[in-house]
Amino acid sequence: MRITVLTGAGISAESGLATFRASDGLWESHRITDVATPEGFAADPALVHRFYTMRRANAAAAQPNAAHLALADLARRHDLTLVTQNVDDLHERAGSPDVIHMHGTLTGALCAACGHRWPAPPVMCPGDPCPACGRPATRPDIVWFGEMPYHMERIWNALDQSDLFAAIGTSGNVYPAAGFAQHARRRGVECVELNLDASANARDFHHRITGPASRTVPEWAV
Ligand code: BV8
Repeated sequence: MRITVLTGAGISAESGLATFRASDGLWESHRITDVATPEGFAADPALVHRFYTMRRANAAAAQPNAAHLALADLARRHDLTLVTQNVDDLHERAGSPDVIHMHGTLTGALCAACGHRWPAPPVMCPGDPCPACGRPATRPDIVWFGEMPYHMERIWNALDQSDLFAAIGTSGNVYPAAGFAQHARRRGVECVELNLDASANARDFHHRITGPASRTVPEWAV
């Protein structure tokens, strides 16, 4: 069976990583517009680098939970395309072989001038030179609001060719990810949502499994 799974911050919540929604739109006590937009980075790159340095350290200290492990096991038994909105590497560390990070990764650095990518150092500062072109245009390799998510063509194709689409731990507030269920459903794909509570796009799913991902995902992914 061909399955496409989309995960959000909720799958990493039981690993101790903050979700966007739980903090009432404040993220680790920062306003989204200040830390997750190109305008915010232009206005205060040091603040944004500090925000991602802190999240990079939190992610490195976290461990994958049973939900991440269950998805890694699912990939060994089915044709699974795993798409995540998350920028942590817990899916990889759980053993998932081919994770599509549509919003980028905490472990990546990007040169805004030449497009060069390299592994992010633990701490990044404004003006750090790009190792390829030398220009002081280093930024986190993260897709901010208003920027085009990565790998979209591959994701749309996977949704079109799937028998089943599952969204796990996402509030369904952020597009285009929040539109995946409607896209799939229109193509006759069975859609299921596994979440702690009803998402903003719950109506797009045929089925809903409510509860913490560390319990619901292993039970579902048999
Ligand atoms: C784009 C990187 C176009 C940063 C992120 C108006 C209408 C529609 C769309 C828009 C609009 N205005 C603007 C837009 C577009 C905008 C958008 O969607 N805005 C929203 C707010 C309305 N989208 C964009 O800008 C995207 N780009 O559209 O580009 C374009 C076209 C051409 C050319 C150029 C551009 C880019 C969006 C990407 C933004 N970056 N992340 C970072 O991570 O640091 S998004 C960010 O939000 C994270 O990725 C995070 O994943 C996401 C939050 O969503 P969730 O993952 O769902 O997390 P959340 O906390 O919200 O929910 C957690 C859920 O888990 C909850 O439901 C909770 O109940 C559940 N849960 C909690 N614990 C558990 C659990 N479930 C199970 N078990 C548990 N234990």
